[in-house]
Amino acid sequence: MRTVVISHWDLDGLASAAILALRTAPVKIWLASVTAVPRYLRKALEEYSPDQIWISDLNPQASQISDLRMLIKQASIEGVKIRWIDHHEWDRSIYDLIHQYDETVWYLVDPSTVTADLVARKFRVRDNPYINDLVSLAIDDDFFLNRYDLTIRWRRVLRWYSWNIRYKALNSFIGGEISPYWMNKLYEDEVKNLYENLIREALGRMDIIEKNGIKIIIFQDVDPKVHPGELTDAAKKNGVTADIYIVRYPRGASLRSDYYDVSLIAKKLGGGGHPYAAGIPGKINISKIIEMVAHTYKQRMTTNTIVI
Ligand SMILES: [Mn+2]
Repeated sequence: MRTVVISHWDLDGLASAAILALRTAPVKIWLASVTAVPRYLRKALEEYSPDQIWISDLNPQASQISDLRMLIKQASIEGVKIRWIDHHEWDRSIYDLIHQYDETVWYLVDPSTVTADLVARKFRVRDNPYINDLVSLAIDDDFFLNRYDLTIRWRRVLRWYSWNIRYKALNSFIGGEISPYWMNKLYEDEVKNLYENLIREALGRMDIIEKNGIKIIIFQDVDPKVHPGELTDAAKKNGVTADIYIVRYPRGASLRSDYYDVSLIAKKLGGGGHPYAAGIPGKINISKIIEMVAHTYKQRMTTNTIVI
């Protein structure tokens, strides 16, 4: 069975890819961001003539549906099985597409846990102590529990460097090393202090606005190395809270809230994610996001009033 794996590059994606690697012995593993999925799917079909392609921890983008349709059709013609496993919310249009290709695409989407957990259960290796450690790390990172110092180290190192370090991390995970010496050394020597400086710097430049009774904190032009959860957490620890947090990167933005479903807005702007932590890829129009935030939650309050 020739297998290709395409997985997200964060801790959950790496843990998922490592479990898939240990169970399926793939001929190729790619780490990717959500928008790169069609590109790697095409590469897998054209260059690796696989029997199956596993995609993990990457939600199909509604904005890329025509590319996806073409590629799934190609896989169907070539008899390639696509096995897609994820814990992000998928757009309705994606299900409509996939349901036309029942023979080709098998999928499992469950937002109640992390993808690594779903992969481990699928392959019935959830009881394996090492796999359990990988899944625990993924849960700690993805649900932003931050119980382990190791989670914070990995998260920062993975964002600080580029693809070569992410693949090196994957190789360590596949090799049974969850806390390799090289990563800890890199973190202490090159990442820790500079990362904490970036957080402090971003906190110093935040804007606080209020619109329609909704308090919004905007972190402008944040270095992509800074994790949006860590940044909002740092603000809260400094006693600065808001209803909605917007972290704006050179390309894309992260929306976060402790109680509002920000994925509603992210979806309308071509992104997605989780209810309290969602992202929008590409060029960002910040005033449009603010408009939508004010509009969406105002509307929701009105609806509630009518219902009550
Ligand atoms: Mn992920």
